[in-house]
Amino acid sequence: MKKTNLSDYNPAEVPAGNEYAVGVVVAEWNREITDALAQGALDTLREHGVKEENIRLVHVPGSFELTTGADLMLKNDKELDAVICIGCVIQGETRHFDFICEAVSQGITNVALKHEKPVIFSLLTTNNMQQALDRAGGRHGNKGVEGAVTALKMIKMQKELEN
Ligand code: DLZ
Repeated sequence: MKKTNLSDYNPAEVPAGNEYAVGVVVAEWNREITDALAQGALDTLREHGVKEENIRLVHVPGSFELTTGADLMLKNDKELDAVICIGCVIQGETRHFDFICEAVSQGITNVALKHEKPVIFSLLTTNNMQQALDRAGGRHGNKGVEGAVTALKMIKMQKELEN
């Protein structure tokens, strides 16, 4: 079965972001990867019209802290329409991987429901560094780009439902 490279999206289907404000929270662990994902997300937000002054970027130490970072951003900045959480967890020899992935996926869901805003899961959970590189601008696209596209689509959906 052919695997779809989801970063090959149709730009015409992405909502214009000129009226939107978006937070981006980036984990510093595996920074080579998370910087590439963040760059993809930021470039995509700008390409689709999000103004520089409406993009807020913060860093947290590791992926486990993404949930708290997103929560604090939404709590302290009521203008934000969505937050994109960017991290990379690579399978090691201990069960740390499982605990972090579980905490982040559940945590992001909880933050989104608490603030009633889209919180986007741009977390790579890979077996090794090569799989992460493949998804951070490599042969499987850039999951930060996909996170930005998802954020813009979700913001539009929310605004349509609330109007
Ligand atoms: C401790 C840890 C480990 C082992 N691996 C990763 C990882 O692959 N990716 C990541 O983003 N963070 C990792 N961390 C750090 C945790 O996310 C967290 O920052 C610490 O446990 C402190 O709460």
